[in-house]
Amino acid sequence: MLYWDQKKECMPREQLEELQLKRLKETVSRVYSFVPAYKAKMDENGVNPKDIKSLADLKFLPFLTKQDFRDNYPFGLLAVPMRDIVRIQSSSGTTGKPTVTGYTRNDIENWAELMARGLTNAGATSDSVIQIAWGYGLFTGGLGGHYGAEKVGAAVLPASGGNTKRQVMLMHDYGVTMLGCTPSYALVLHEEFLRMGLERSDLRFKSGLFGAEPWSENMRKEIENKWEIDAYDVYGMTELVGPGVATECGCKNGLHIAEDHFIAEIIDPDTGEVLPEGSFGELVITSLTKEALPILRYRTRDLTTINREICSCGRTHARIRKILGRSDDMLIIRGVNVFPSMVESILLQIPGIEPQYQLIVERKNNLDRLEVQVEVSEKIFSDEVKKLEELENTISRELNSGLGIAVKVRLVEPQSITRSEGKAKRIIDKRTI
Ligand code: DLL
Repeated sequence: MLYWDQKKECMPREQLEELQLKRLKETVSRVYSFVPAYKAKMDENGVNPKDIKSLADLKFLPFLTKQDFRDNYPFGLLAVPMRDIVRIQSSSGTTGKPTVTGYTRNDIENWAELMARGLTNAGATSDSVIQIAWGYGLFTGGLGGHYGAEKVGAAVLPASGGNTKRQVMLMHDYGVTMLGCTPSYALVLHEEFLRMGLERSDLRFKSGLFGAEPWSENMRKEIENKWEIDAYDVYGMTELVGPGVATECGCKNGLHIAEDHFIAEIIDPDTGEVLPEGSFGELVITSLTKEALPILRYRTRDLTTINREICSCGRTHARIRKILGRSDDMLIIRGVNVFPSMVESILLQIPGIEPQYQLIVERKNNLDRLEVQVEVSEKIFSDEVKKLEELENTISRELNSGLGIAVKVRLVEPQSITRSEGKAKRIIDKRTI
């Protein structure tokens, strides 16, 4: 079992919690002194840094939300002067202004450390050749993966996203052993690999670290079987630091939150109440070491559960279950909650279809309707119509029983769903068009 830093990752709980409390107190004091917007929130809630005496007191702190980032755009949440900032990254800002974050030199160092842990968990060593195919730029995926891979001492290929043919050529010619990208792009790369007619035995490719979008357990199997590799999950977001907040170990049974750098809670997204151990709800994250932009109780809108049992890998850090989706991406179809990852999980159990799908949502007579478009394999597509109808019926049946609602299914030609070089677009919402 490989660890990047066994002492930190397997720290006894008691010691870990002591460290968390010490760092929490420091963070709260610093935020209170240097971030007027958050101080105002604390004052409003009648809570003072001195009130944080134990980890359980975390619940007295007010939440931080995306709206706070908007209200304080671009730099209002920074706790250090610009002279101490060495990097700025931001989200794509598809829904309004981008979310901006900053890093001090120490923040960059810690971020690299988090990613070094994740990459090591996924099998990286100094002998690895790691291709980073998350986008480089303001998006955190590329540079986050890059710094982590360099820290491990691997040879890094800063490929960034896109130019798929060249990516496959690099994998083949440069003996790439590990890949970092979105799970959906891992499949796009595989399609290109097949098109190029290369031999699998000519690749040294062994494992991949995938993240930046939800992907089901069945999608993992799909990627692992197609590429013949081990596929691991990495979670993070711009506001929290970027990728590396939680990463999977060899057990592939949940993602270890780097608890020496973050505290995780699960809340009821409607009431904000902290939920008991093992409950499903919204992930809330508090940072413990971030200097430039400390985060106190940030509402991620990502839905999961936390498991605090010690993992069989020996790591003591709590695990989150694979993210089901963002609360923003939850569709409510005739009263039933549906996430794209649930649809994905069901689809990928059915033979003959490709792992390419889209959910089209429409509103008719005040009722939301869901159509699932699924690509079929070349072989099935050239089959007789009757067989296609049978497949369509099977998919409808499986989705109906799996989701508990009637869904319209439409089989579409191979390669007709737009491929993404980054985060896949799973939902086409015609309700707002
Ligand atoms: O996606 C950071 C990242 C880069 C993570 C590379 C992992 C790998 P944002 O663009 O700010 O940051 O998007 C963050 O993406 O709130 C989740 O909804 C989703 N997300 C990220 N990782 C995962 C994952 C990066 N492993 C948002 N599983 C988050 C499910 C994920 N969803």
